[in-house]
Amino acid sequence: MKRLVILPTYNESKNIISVLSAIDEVDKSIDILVIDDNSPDKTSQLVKEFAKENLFLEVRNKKMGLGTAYIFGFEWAIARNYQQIIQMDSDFSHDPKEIPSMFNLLDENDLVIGSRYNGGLRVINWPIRRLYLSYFANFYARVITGVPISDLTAGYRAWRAETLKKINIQECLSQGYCFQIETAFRTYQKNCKLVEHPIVFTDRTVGESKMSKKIVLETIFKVWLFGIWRILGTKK
Ligand SMILES: Nc1nc2c(ncn2[C@@H]2O[C@H](COP(=O)(O)OP(=O)(O)OP(=O)(O)O)[C@@H](O)[C@H]2O)c(=O)[nH]1
Ligand SMILES: [Mg+2]
Repeated sequence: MKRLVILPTYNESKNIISVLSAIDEVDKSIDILVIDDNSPDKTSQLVKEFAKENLFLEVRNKKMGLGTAYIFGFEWAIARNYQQIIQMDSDFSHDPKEIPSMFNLLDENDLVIGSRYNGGLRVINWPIRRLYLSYFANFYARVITGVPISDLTAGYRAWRAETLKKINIQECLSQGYCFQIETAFRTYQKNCKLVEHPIVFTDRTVGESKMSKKIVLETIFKVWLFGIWRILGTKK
């Protein structure tokens, strides 16, 4: 079984080495792909220095958004015949210790979502305002898209390569949180099996957030496009 973890980075020099080391501690043999958007803080240099056989680095010219970084990574993985792929943040919000359980759940499921909200709230260190925003965004997206998942914006996920092919991942239109909603929506539309795996999400302690008003506004408006596809029965 070929398995890959994808780590998108933009200015994560304060986190990337600890994240790579923590993944190593979980499983030394796991393949990792870092997709860096030419971070001015030289994140990619640190990745090169960490060099190990099963660590791959792709540097894009400039910051192009999280959605396109993931599409790039998924296509990279499919072209190299990886069968199972994990996407996760490089800021330690996602605990690498969950990697084995997430991969194992793919035996029975097409998409595993590392969820902060199923059966409770598991978020550490977020200001209450941020928690409300995320919780409300999830409620809003769930009602409009009809996807019965409590954490649709979650960025910690395990995919079967087959699922990514089925949803035509290269055609996804969104960035940021909306990318996570769109991929879950497309997966649900294809009658694939989605499961939520409870995780504890911890806010980054170092480095800067790339969350922006633009990302929030995109989510508010673009989710309606998926609602319209749902009403019209458009299969993507
Ligand atoms: N390659 C690439 N990675 C990105 C881009 N934007 C964000 N990332 C990475 O994607 C992951 C999630 O981004 P964050 O800035 O943590 O966004 P967030 O988790 O929504 O918000 P905070 O946790 O508040 O910072 C991190 O590993 C970032 O470095 C981008 O444009 N290109
Ligand atoms: Mg983050």
